[in-house]
Amino acid sequence: MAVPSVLHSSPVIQRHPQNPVLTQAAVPYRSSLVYNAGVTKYQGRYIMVFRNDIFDGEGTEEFKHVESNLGLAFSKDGIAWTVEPKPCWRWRTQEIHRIYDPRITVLDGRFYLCFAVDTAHGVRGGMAVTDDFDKFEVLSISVPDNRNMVLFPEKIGGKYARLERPFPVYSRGRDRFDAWFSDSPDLRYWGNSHLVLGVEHVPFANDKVGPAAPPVRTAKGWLTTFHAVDRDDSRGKNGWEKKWAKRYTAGIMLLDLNEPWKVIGLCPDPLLAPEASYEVAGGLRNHVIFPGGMILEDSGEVKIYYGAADTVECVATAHVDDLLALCRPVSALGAE
Ligand code: BMA
Repeated sequence: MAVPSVLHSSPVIQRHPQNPVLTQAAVPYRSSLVYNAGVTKYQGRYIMVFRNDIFDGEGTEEFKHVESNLGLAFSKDGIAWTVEPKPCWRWRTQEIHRIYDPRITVLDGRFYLCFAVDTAHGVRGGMAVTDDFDKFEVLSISVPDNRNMVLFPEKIGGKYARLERPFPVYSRGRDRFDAWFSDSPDLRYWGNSHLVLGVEHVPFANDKVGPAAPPVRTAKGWLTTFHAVDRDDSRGKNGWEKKWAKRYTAGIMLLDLNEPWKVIGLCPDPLLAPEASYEVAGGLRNHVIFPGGMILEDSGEVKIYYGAADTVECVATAHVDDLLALCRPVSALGAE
């Protein structure tokens, strides 16, 4: 199905006037781009772990990746951020090339990080735990190819639970990647996998859909964002590269509280589509919205943090009741 060439954001969501809330200019060490952050709020303080990419030849078609590491920032209000003096995690060996796109989940008072791992043998999904964002204990790294893992903030049916996006290129002949669920007794061994959301379920996707920020519990279900990608090969230069044919939007859905692989509500339109200047121009890859953090405040306000144009970090807000109302009831989407 063709995805409309023009997509709009939902009227219920507002971009923060101070966007982008974090750029490379705020980073006190070498940085070209900061984006795709995980964000959480713990004991009244906001914590962000962001992807820091370093390039030579920034902004030109000859740009060359030098390094990626994870940076750490804190905030009192979730809007004004102070970046710590050094990256909190850089993992590079002969086998592991870089880690990126972190998501943070607080579970039983500990910080769990899910992240993508580029290796010499494919892209893997990593999970680690930390108490101080200084020492990280790696709990599991999936087989290739998998990424965009997000951990639920509590056990479900006695098991840890995650969403993930494997990418089975060989069996499907092209990009066509969907969101999945797995659970684990110990955060190391993962199984009981179920399809959650397929590309065909999302009217504004034709290429891939995947988990975005860790889900948030509401009385009606697990409220969660996802990223949706449509590809149009007639698109040309739209960033640093010669060609960038994809557009990334954010969607929103509701998952069953006890069987979270079941989608019980889905918004058929994008929650956030690239429209603001920092989303559509001047970036490494324009027209990319990639959410990684979602915080439900006591007031009912939801803050959704997202990377824009693979270049900067932004936040948008909506009321939780409005987000829930967007999720139209659906049944048996991913039924096997
Ligand atoms: C995905 C990931 C994200 C990135 C997006 C758009 O495949 O690499 O980190 O934001 O592409 O480039």
